[in-house]
Amino acid sequence: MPLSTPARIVSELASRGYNAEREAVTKLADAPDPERALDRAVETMPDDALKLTAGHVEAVLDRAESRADATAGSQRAAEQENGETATRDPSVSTGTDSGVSPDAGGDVPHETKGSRDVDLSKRAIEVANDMTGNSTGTGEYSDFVSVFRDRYEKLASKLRGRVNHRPTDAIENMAGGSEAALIGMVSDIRSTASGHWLVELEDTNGTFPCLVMKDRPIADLVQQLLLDEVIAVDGTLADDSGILFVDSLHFPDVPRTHSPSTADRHVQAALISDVHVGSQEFMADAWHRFTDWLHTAEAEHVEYLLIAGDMVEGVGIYPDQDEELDIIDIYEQYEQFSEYLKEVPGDMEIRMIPGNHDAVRLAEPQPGFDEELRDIMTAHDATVHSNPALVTVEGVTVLMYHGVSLDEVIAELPDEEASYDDPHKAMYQLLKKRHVAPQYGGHTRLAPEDRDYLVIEEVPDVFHTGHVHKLGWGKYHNVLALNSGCWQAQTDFQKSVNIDPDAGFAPILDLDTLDMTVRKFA
Ligand code: D5M
Ligand code: FE
Ligand code: ZN
Repeated sequence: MPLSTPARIVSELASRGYNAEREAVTKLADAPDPERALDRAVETMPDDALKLTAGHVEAVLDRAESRADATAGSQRAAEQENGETATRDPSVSTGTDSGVSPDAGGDVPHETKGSRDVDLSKRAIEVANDMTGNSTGTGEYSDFVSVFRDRYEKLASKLRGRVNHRPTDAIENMAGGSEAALIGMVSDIRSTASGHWLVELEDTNGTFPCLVMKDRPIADLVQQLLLDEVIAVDGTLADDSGILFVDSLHFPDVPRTHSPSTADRHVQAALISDVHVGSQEFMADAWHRFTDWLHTAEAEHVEYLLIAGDMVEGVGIYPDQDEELDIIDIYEQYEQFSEYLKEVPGDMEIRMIPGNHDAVRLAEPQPGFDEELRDIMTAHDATVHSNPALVTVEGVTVLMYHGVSLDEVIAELPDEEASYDDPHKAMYQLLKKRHVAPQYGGHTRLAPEDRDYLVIEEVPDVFHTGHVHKLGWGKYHNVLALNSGCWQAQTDFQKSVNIDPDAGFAPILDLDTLDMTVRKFA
């Protein structure tokens, strides 16, 4: 098999147990005889080196070149005419153009980060809200009490400045007809016989019924409510103080004044999700095209790769899923995923979180993978965090969440607010509610911990989800919400329910401007 593309070179290297810098792969692909260059580079590599560097390749190519020059220089030029390099877009090989290459002797090949302009010292990544290894919940009743209490406290603190609220038991004792406000978790939503809405709110002291009249503009907001989210209302008490007539309703929300942070250099991140390796529908060709592109000069600023869950297809996730499996063993799926990760330039920083197809508990928050799975994926140094996790990349805070709750938000809310065609709008709802999975007890499973990791405490600059396999993005109060599509073609199930996935796209985010471009590889 001719090593005509970077992806082939990478898989050849991987099959021999090597990882490679992106620049090294580019140089090999551009060599007159990539196969020979690869063989020689591997042969001359120091025994303890795990990663083939651009320096190694340069040293090999320079040596070959000086020999060729001494013997049959003109012949080599003729060969090159027929080879890959002749047809290759010249911009791809800019790696050799910038004049850094004369370190010919091969004495200092190792840390020559060379011409690719990757300055690792500029990299900065921090992670918050990662609960991996900190799970304390045992599923006892008391755990549920503490996680809901924490949710209430955190979200109520966002609402306190906006209403002059009283606890439910104090409101019961206020004089009939007085103005009152309360902050509570939505414990019930019902329509009355006359078509008004009765919303029951619960705080740490009790519950209180609140009536939203059907002809008031705020009645539309009731359509946006989910059970268990925390809101504030104010209005007027009935004569017997037994019910509150609501005048206004407030969500914890993202302040409109939120001003996102940006990186202070031109650097980019690829934000993807739902790779589904192991599924018959995994789109290997699109993946190869994506990773090939990452090796080109056009992608030289793409230094980060974020993957928002569903790395593999998993086993036993849905009924009859095994009929569509390409790899039936979960560990083999991760081994294969790890092979695909090796195609990603070795110098890229990869951060990922699990999804509902991954081999961790289904209930959220989901911890990052255990040691055994991490070991399988060490080849590329990809780091896994919990779902959700807050990953700050060169100053830009990205809230990564797989997105299982989106199915529920889409099912429960009106189409204009949330639909599969506009998944980012469903994400706006989560930002507004400041919680990634507000509704408990439905489709989205929650594991109680000592605190509620699913609250969106800090406003992110970017909110990145997947799961629904649809591409969509937009800004909500200056927060970029992105659902990143998938790498899996339509499954039989999806066909049966008319889900038409957006597969093979890679959204590329400029971390210095927060502008996004989407590249299509399918
Ligand atoms: O989910 C991909 C999307 O498809 C997500 O919106 C859920 C939905 N989906 C896929 N298969 C099923 C089955 N069998 N039941 C219900 N919903 C499903 P993913 O997590 O990638 O499978
Ligand atoms: Fe998925
Ligand atoms: Zn999923």
